[in-house]
Amino acid sequence: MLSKKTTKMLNEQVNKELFSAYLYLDFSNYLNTIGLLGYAHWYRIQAQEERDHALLIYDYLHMNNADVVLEAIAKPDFKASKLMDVLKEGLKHEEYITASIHDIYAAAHGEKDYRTVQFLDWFVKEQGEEEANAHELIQKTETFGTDAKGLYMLDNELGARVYAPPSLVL
Ligand code: OFO
Repeated sequence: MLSKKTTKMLNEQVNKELFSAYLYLDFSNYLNTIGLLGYAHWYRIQAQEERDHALLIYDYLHMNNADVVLEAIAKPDFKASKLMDVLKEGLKHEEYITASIHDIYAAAHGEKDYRTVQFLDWFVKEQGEEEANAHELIQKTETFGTDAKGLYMLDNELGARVYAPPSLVL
């Protein structure tokens, strides 16, 4: 049985993952308006992944007969004036989510809730990958995206991203 504290933290994480999806959809929206359709596509897929993360936690709570409380999703209020603003905000957001996952991990570990610890192992690894992806996006854009031709090619490359459902099976 999950503790009240862990249940609350996991519920908050559902909300944070859904907010991440909403934030990335907002990034995609902005990138569409400036004609970077490949970057927009990349973040649209990222939004789908975040929604999947929320659903995994939602399912985990139900599997453990814990209460699920769906709170309001905040409005993304980030304002970008150029591509790099989006990429840097994306990295910052992933770091924030990593810290949040680590907090739940530590709480579950402290309570000897090893089932939740094991469940969260996947998320810890996933966050490592997502931070690495966000870094790579910044680096590639800084290195190759400084002229129109390079940016065009990068945008095309990102436009080829294919949605892959999470590898975690409950
Ligand atoms: Fe939910 O994976 Fe990053 O934030």
